[in-house]
Amino acid sequence: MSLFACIEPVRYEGPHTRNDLAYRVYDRDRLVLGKRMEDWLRPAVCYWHSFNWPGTDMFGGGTLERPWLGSPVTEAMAEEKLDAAFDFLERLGVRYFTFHDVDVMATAASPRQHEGNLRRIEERIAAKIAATGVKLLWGTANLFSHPRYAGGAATSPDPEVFAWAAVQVRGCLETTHRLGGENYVLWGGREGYDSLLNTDLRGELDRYGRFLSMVVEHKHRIGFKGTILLEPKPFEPTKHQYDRDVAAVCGFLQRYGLAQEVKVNIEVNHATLAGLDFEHEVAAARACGVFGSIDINRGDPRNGWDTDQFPNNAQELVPALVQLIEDGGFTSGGFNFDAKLRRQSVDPADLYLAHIGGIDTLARALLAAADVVTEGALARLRDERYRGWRSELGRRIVSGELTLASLADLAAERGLDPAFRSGRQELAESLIARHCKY
Ligand code: XLS
Ligand code: NI
Ligand code: NI
Repeated sequence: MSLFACIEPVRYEGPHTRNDLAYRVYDRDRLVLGKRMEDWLRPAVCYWHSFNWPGTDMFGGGTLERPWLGSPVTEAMAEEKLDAAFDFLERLGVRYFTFHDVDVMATAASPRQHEGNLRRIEERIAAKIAATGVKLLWGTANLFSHPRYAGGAATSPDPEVFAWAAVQVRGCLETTHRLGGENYVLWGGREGYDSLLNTDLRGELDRYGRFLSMVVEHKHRIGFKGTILLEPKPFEPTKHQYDRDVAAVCGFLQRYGLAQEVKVNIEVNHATLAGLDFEHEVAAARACGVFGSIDINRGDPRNGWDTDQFPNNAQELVPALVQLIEDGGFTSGGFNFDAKLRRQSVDPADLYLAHIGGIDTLARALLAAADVVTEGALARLRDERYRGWRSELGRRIVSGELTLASLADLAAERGLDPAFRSGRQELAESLIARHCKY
């Protein structure tokens, strides 16, 4: 019996159940604004934190029972891990998973061996997918753990490292494609610098742009229809990461002619680390037309690093969920739980409890956001605030008909004296709060 076969499949039992291992709010078939809850949220379990992390930190070794982990990882260990992962996914009742190449495969020493090992486990994963109906939200290549990537992958000072990154990304992109993955993610954890004194910033950015163009070209060559996603993060492990936030990624994509090809995977706590609100990142991505997917987690307000905790505050998530609903929901994206247990959560049941709590939190936020949208008061408040732009003056400015000079003359002639009007911020905040009742 696998480690995670310790519980009965998790079901929706409603808000009054006394069972901790049940969903209280997440009822996957419940219709919310005409769409099933599961189709709004598309929750995914990530391989790396859930099955590939033994509970180590900078000061201490593994605390969690993960018998399939070790160094090097053999084929048999990778298969045992896969069995446990799918056991967990099925019992949790979650439709999607995500992985890095090295999370799923046996350790490889050479490019050829890397390709072979990934192909072998891919066949096993394909069989699991076929047998269970679980799907792949996205795959990604780990271009940050191996010591060769200490100075970056696409931004490495060494072209041989860049070439190794090409091996991994070609392999993982093709595997993701064959497994029916709906997106492919690139997180440039070491695409940045620790010191500018030894860094050719311009050259690194150009080569990063080159790498991404090669990835996009390959995607089209193999006919992968999923979305390529870049995941912003401001720092950690590097002091500065080039993809620091959505705005920086948008500028980068535009500069290298990739804005039509690549979207973003926004992570909640990466936004926090960048000094931004999660909903700001969602809004920025919508504004630039690059909204793709979300890594859901949270940080700790008193820790300045990526603590990757499971979300448990629904109200905090409502503004972003309102935007998601206004956008019509995800297309190929979903909510990937890029979240991990605390080191003392050593029981197999803890991994279930963590995900159940996180998914119920998302469901609560979704229901509250749907009420906000249905009530319409927030949209009306915004609409009213900007109504001046629907006036004759507003239209003439936006259409380009007026120059700076003709507009200034017009203002002077009319003696404009705009009245200041309330921004209604407190009301807007209350509109969110009053719907958080689930
Ligand atoms: C790390 C990132 C990573 C990506 C996948 O902070 O969130 O987990 O999501 O490489
Ligand atoms: Ni992430
Ligand atoms: Ni992260």
